[in-house]
Amino acid sequence: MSDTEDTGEIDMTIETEVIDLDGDGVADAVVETTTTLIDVDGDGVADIVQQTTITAIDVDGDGEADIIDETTITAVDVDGDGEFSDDEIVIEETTAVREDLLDEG
Ligand SMILES: [Ca+2]
Ligand SMILES: [Ca+2]
Ligand SMILES: [Ca+2]
Ligand SMILES: [Ca+2]
Repeated sequence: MSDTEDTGEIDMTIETEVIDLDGDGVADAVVETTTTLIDVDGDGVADIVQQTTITAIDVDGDGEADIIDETTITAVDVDGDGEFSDDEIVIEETTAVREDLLDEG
C-alpha cells in the first residue's frame, strides 16, 4: 500500500463465497467476509481485528436476498499483550428478514 501513515497499518481483505444450496446452478446464498487488521503502533502485530460476515440468503429463488444476516466480531488488544482475550472481543449480530416473508410464516 502506498498511502501508509507514520505508524499504523490497515490491512483489509474481502472474501466472497457463493453457495448453491439446492444444486440447481443458481446461487441461493452469498457469504461475504470482510476482515480488517489494524496495527495501531506499527510494530507488525495487529492490535485491532474486525471481521464482518454478511450472509444473504435467497429463500424463494427469485434472485433477491430475503434474509440478510450480519455478524461483526471486533477484537481490540487493549492491554497490548498481543493476544485477544475474551473481554477484548465483542460480537454483534443482526438479522434482517424481508417483511412479506414474515407475514406468510
Ligand atoms: Ca440454487
Ligand atoms: Ca501493533
Ligand atoms: Ca428471494
Ligand atoms: Ca490483550
